[in-house]
Formats: sequence, structure tokens, C-alpha cells
Amino acid sequence: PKLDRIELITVRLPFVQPFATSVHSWAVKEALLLRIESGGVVGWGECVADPDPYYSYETTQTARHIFKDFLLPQVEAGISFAELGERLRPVRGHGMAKAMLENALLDLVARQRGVPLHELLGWPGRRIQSGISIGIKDSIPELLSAVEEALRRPYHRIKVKIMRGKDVAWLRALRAEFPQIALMADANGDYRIEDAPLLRELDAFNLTMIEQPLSYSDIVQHAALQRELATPLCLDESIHDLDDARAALSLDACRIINIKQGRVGGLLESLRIAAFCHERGVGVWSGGMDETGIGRAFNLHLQAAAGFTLPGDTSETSRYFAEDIVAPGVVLADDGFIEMPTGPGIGVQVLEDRVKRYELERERLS
Ligand code: OSB
Ligand code: MG
Repeated sequence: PKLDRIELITVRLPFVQPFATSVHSWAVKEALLLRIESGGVVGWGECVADPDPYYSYETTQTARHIFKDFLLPQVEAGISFAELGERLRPVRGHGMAKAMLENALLDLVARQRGVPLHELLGWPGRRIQSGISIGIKDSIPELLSAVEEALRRPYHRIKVKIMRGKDVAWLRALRAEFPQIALMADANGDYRIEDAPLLRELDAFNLTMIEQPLSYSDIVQHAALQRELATPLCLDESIHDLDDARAALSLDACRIINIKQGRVGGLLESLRIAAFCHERGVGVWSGGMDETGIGRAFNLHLQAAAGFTLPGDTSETSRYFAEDIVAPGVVLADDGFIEMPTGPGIGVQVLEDRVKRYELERERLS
């Protein structure tokens, strides 16, 4: 498409409560949005990078730089997604910046054609399973009550963040209280291979998986750890593209992959990773990055694809924000499932007045 107007918009939305990993605690969601316009049709993308490098090396500032100086100049009227992919190949890494661009173009094209995004990607819509990621809490009782509240919604599976010092006893307490629930733990890379004996204690708790126990960049040591554990490992931070997924599965470094479309360069690479894992009988699920309703909608549509058999980090809007920038928000049905949006593009309406209300900065590029 020929783009008539291109804008980068930074928004900051307060979280209803701070979200903490083993690395950092975030009290607000600061996101870089891309708004593109062509012939009166608007497409939106959201970059999942934070303003800080505490999940990934990418930040909102690196994404802005890479987008403006290296990605946007490659976009041309009439270019196919395959051709654009080829043109972006020389740009090493920066999957979050690439995903933001691809998101906006896919949303725009789907809206122009009047089809839902999942259909443009080749998949019929379906209801998807829900899951919640509960951040690090100050005490075990606080964690227990957060889990109890989530089970009442009812979420299909519960993920809790763990870290050194808040692991074995915390999970033991959870299992004692909730013996039957689908439960998993995410360490965001807090442990080292020397911690294998401690991590082996987690085998007692029947977790569906342990996510990213070792370093954010490691694959080989996860393979060594997987040999020591009965619980499946799941990789998140270590997987940036299909090649990383291949490396991880060849080495048996994990038995499950958390695909975040916003981390691996977008939906098209996500579909390649999902297809690769599906052929090998390896489950994948869609992770989240506490996105606004824009990024969350992309994660919903991705889950129409085959291979997304496991519940992901797809939660209700109200668990993140008192007020979001899209309508309608994500809500769980009584059985915990989530409906996929059916309208054109991402299928949710971006509320431009709300975007303005939460806007810190708007940069017009054309
Ligand atoms: O590791 O999956 C993670 C949020 C921010 C950064 C990293 C992670 C997370 C989550 C929450 O676990 C996912 C969500 O609810 O969107
Ligand atoms: Mg994770």
C-alpha cells in the first residue's frame, strides 16, 4: 500500500497493579505505537519493547531508531510481505521493531480487504484458551490470593513468576492449596546451571512447564538442565526466530516454546515457528508482553493457527488496565474461553481520543 501518513506515538497507561518479574517491576505500560494511513484506511502496530532493557536488549528508543533509519525506508507501495521480509533480512535482530512494522501493514491490508486478520493469515477464527501470568509478590499469602482470584474468573491455566528465594516454598504452598490446577512457573532467566539441584525440587509439583529458568541468551545450558529434570522446559527470551527454535529443539533444550509475535519479528515468523514445532509434535503457546489492546489483538489472531494447543498468557483487559485504548476489551466467557475478534483487521476499534489522552509524544514521519 502507498502510505499517506505515518506516525510513531508513545503512550503511557497505568497498570491496575505493578507487574514484577525476577528482573524488574513495572508500574506503567509505556508503549510505542505505529499508526499508518492509506486511502482513508488506518492500520495500527504496537512495539512490545519497554523503555528499559530488562526483558530484552530492545527498547522503545532502539525500536524508534531502527524503524526510522533502516526499516521504513524499505517499505514501498505495492511491495509484498515476502519481498519486504527479504529486504529486512540484512537488519540483524531488532525483532520488536520489525514486528511493529509488520503488525501495522497486516492490519492495514486486512482492513482494506475487509477481512479479519486471522483470515488474511489463512486460518479460520476460533475461541481460544485463556491464561494468566501472575507477577512476583511480596509474600506467599498474597500469591495464594492472587491465584485464587484468577481461578474464579476462571482462567484455564495459571503461570506464576518465580525467582531465587521465591521458588520451592512458594510453589509447594500453591500446590498444597490447589492440587489439581494447570500450573507453571516463569523465572525470566534468574537461575544458573549450578542451581540444577534446586530446580529439580520443582519436579515434585507437577508443573506443566518451567519457562526460561536460565539466562535470557542461553540454549545449550537449558539442554543440560532439561536432561536433569522431568518437568518440560519452555523457552521464551532465548528464541528470536525460526533458527533459534530449530537450535533449541535439535538440542532438546526445551519441550515447549513460548511464541511472542512481538519478539520474533512478527506474525509471519511466528507462523513459521508454530508450523515447525507442530510438525515435530512440540507444543507452542502465545506469550504476552502486557500489551495494550492493540498488541493483545495481534496475539489473539495468531492463536487461530494450528499448533497453538496450549493456553497462553492471554488475559482479560481489566487485569492490566482500568481503561484501555481499544474497544471492545478482552473478557473471558463463563467457561474461561476468549472469542476471537471478527471485524476487519485486528477487529477491535482503536479509540483515538484515548490514545491522545495517554500520549506522551507523537512523531509524524510523513
Ligand atoms: O516473561 O512472559 C514473560 C510480561 C512482560 C515481560 C515478560 C513476560 C511477561 C509476562 C506477562 O509474563 C504476559 C502478559 O500477561 O501479557
Ligand atoms: Mg516469560
